[in-house]
Amino acid sequence: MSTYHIKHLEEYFQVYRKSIRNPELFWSEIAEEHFVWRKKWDTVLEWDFTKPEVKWFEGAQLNITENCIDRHLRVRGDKTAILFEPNDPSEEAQHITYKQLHERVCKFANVLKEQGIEKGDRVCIYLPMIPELAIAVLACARIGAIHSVVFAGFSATALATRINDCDAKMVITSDGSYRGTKTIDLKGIVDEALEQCPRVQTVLVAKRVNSKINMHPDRDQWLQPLLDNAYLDCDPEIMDAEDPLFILYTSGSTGKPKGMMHTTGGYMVYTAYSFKNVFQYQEEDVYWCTADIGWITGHSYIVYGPLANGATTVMFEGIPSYPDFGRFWDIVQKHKVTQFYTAPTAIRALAKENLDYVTNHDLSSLKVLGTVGEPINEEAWHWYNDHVGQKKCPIVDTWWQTETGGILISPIPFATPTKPTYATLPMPGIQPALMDEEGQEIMGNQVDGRLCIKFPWPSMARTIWGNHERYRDTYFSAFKNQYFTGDGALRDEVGYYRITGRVDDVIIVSGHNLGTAPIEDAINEHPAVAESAIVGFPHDVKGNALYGYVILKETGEYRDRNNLSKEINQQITERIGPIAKLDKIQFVPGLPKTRSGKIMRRILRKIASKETENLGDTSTLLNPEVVQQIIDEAL
Ligand code: 6R9
Repeated sequence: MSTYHIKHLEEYFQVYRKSIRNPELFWSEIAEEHFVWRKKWDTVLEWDFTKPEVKWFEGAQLNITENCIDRHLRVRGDKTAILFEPNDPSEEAQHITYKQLHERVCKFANVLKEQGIEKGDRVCIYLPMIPELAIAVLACARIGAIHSVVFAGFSATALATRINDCDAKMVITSDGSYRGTKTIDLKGIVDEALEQCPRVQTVLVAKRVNSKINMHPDRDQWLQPLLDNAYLDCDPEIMDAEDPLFILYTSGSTGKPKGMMHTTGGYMVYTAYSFKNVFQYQEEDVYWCTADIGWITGHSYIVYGPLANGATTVMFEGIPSYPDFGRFWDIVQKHKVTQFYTAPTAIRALAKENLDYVTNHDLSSLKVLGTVGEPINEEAWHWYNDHVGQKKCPIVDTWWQTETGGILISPIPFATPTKPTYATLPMPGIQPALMDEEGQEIMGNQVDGRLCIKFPWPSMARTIWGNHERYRDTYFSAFKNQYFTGDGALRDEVGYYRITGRVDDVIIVSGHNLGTAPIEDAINEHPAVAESAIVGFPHDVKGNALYGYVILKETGEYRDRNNLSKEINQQITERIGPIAKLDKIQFVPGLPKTRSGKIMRRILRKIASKETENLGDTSTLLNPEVVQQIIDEAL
């Protein structure tokens, strides 16, 4: 039996049972056999979910870049590590070999050191999907600096909040970015953000679009000349297994984003192991995940997981619709992609277009298809299966979170029979539980409840940066001795899991988690707005779209509601980013509230989804009369 690489269903069950019976033995065998450690651990696992505290491989020392790069040099130094496909299809793709990656990461790491970055310092990376992004991430890891990548679609305000929250000393950005036909002035956004970030000392600027930008004389430096002059050798910093590797922000139920902190040893072991199995990765494969490295999917399954396995990982700078809706399939054909991993929202958007965009391409290289980010609806699943996979490629519907670091529930292709809309079975080492509202675990099959995990796994986040109490309150207080995911799920008659969606104030729009609170905060800052509430409603491409209920102040200045709606969306774009814009804005006289003053979002959600027949009990409301008025004027 191979513990590391599962190839059929019987083997999965055997491995799973072993992983549950003795998790420490299970993970220590994998860690021992498949990674390079400078020093072995003293204890495999120490944990206490009440504190909460989780430590994997305490006492061990390593550097994750040695595992992702150096150890491959002898066996596959000339193999492509990163295959960069530019936004513009007429610009040539770049094949960066493991040797070249080593050189570029070492040089970049030396630049960071020369600029005063030391182990434990936070470095904010705000870059488009160009090779420098992956290289900057790895260069931080090389010297033990903690990277905090901020998705380059976030606004200046959102960027500033994230820079200040983790007290980053340096920002790495580019002069601009390409997205389809658009050029975005990233450096301008950074300049605006940094007006609110007095503690940032240095900005390194990669050249991508050759635009004219302002360089702040004491602060900004072009990256390339520094790299040209940097030393080629950079010994990896020796890290403890539990030293922080990175911070990545995710939305929560308050306005402040949560900086999820991941550590080194366990994260490496879990992302590498899950990558190998979920994608059935083989040495000659060309693997492509279409996510952005600004999200956890990019961290774990574009950079760390694939590189730890010596894989070729594609990085795509552009968008699925440029120059036309066949771009994804063009890239699959051109680079003979074997595993393709994307989001349901992308699948739905492409499924709306002419099927010729797909059928015009040779997709016969594909072996495994993946989805992530939100529940995949049945129609999208079948379209993906029939037309992209031509019924030959298992679809891995992978459920996981920024907090979990790696995939927790997913089929193992060619082992687990798939079932549309089901993420199916837990990965080895993962012990899911469904809980009822009273806090009891629901046993047996054909049940649904709140999804929790009852035992630690190596890649779980260890804390929220600077706020351990919030970490405990958010994830470990709803259910005793359980990690609470915030998702609802059902378990079918054979024990397969289907994720039904968030049960908290997070709405997933086009696969992006958006907290209602930060959006409401942004709206409420508009001078005409008194109060607002945001809910999600079904949307055929985005999965969910946002519906905003807005109460105006008693002011005569803002009579033009269309203009006002535009201004509100403009405000959201500035504060958060265009992904958080509202599809519908309804101006209302009041919001349904409980006696304790909580907005009854349940009712607002039903109105937005046009399900007003059965609103449930409204008698406990402080102001039941407002409900009918909102229904009458609903959009
Ligand atoms: C990896 C990632 C996490 C939330 C998660 C859940 C939703 C992710 C899913 C899925 C149904 C899937 N989610 N994968 N829902 N099926 N296969 O997306 O992380 O951005 O933190 O989002 O996304 O609601 O709780 P993150």
